[in-house]
Amino acid sequence: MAKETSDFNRENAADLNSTPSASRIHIGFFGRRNAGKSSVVNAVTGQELAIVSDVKGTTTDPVQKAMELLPLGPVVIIDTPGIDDSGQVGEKRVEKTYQILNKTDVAVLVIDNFVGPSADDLALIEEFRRRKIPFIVALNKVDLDMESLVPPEESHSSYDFPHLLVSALTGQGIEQLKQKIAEIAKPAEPEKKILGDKIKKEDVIILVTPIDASAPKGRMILPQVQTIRDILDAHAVCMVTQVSELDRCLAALKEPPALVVTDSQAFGQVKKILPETMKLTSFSVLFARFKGILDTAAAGAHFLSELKDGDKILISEGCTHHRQCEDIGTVKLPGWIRSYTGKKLDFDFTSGGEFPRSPEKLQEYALIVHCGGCMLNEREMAFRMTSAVSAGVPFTNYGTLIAHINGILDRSLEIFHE
Ligand SMILES: Nc1nc2c(ncn2[C@@H]2O[C@H](COP(=O)(O)OP(=O)(O)OP(=O)(O)O)[C@@H](O)[C@H]2O)c(=O)[nH]1
Ligand code: SF4
Ligand SMILES: [Mg+2]
Repeated sequence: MAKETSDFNRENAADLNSTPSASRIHIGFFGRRNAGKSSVVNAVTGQELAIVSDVKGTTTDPVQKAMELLPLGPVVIIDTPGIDDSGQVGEKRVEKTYQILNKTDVAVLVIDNFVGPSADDLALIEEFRRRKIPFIVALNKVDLDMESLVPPEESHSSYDFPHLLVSALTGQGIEQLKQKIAEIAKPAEPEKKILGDKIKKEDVIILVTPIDASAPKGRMILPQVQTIRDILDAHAVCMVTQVSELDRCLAALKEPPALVVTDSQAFGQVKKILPETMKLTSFSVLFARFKGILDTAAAGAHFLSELKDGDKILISEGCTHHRQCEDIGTVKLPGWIRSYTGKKLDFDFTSGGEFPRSPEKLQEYALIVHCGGCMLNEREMAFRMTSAVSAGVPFTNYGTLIAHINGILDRSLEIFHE
């Protein structure tokens, strides 16, 4: 598994026949260098995914892989560098490992039973507890003879954290570890709908999907595919069109559509074509709701009018590949925000797993504008939003902000208020 996180995401986004990465349970394996994290990952998955060696710091970057893990189902397995790495490069690795925590739904802390828990391990357990991440500690290398090495009072029976004895080498306890992971993974909530809970069987929904440079050749982008599936699941009818054919679509219908969903970038054109009375929203607004951030994003968008000269805005993208988002975040949005507010504003940008962790850093910003986060799981979006909100910084997303700038945010939200 020699691929970087973001490479994997691109790969996975391209595979539209499998569960999207963002909808899978993310299982992170953490621990000190040489604890056997990569070995445990290999044992749990039954595959040679991660490189194992007795050199400390073999895993230098978080690596992740989507797979089916029984008895859990579709998951993403993440192996991480050691949390005890030091020096300039080492600290950067530790920072990356902590970023992985933002999207971890279930954590496995691997501790070398021969060495016992260190202060780093205990700090990580504290962090799991603080962030309410369900976790299990795997005391690894139990094949080694411990009798003469660990005094009884320090043995694992006195540990106050949930743990299992395992050996990645012999396979002892690995099956139990898999069972435990499945048991503590967040119980499946009733499946969330993108739109299905807001439409009726007899409804016709029009989706406006511009085919431009950002649309992958021969395919549709993931949020559009997911929305189509959601509408079909509700047994409603879905028409998909480009802006130029929207007129014809409307004319072909005997009754007006129950709703028109557009790509945010086409808001301006679509608004001109549709009668005022027709319901209109965007994919981004639908996905802001799907990710549980819509109310905060709408409030954050309204904050635009309170910006002052000299304010700094953070624009954050969830992946490092901009195929779907192109230059929206880096070029278009700053331009639109400047011309809408008429203020002299500064912009900072982050992408991929990067997102400021400390409240002090977040408070440097007057507003945070996040992308739709189609590659991020719900936990990570929630983490980013709550970090901003608890630091007192308004938080919004591209589509919600663009709807606001186009003067149609309230109209876009109407379907959720009924
Ligand atoms: N005896 C024994 N050795 C193990 C076991 N698990 C891992 N090891 C050995 O411990 C060493 C480190 O294993 P890795 O899986 O590379 O450890 P890691 O935690 O991923 O290490 P870094 O990537 O360097 O942070 C290797 O020499 C493994 O063969 C085990 O269950 N028993
Ligand atoms: S919405 Fe965010 S996560 Fe999705 S492709 Fe664009 S930048 Fe990447
Ligand atoms: Mg490793």
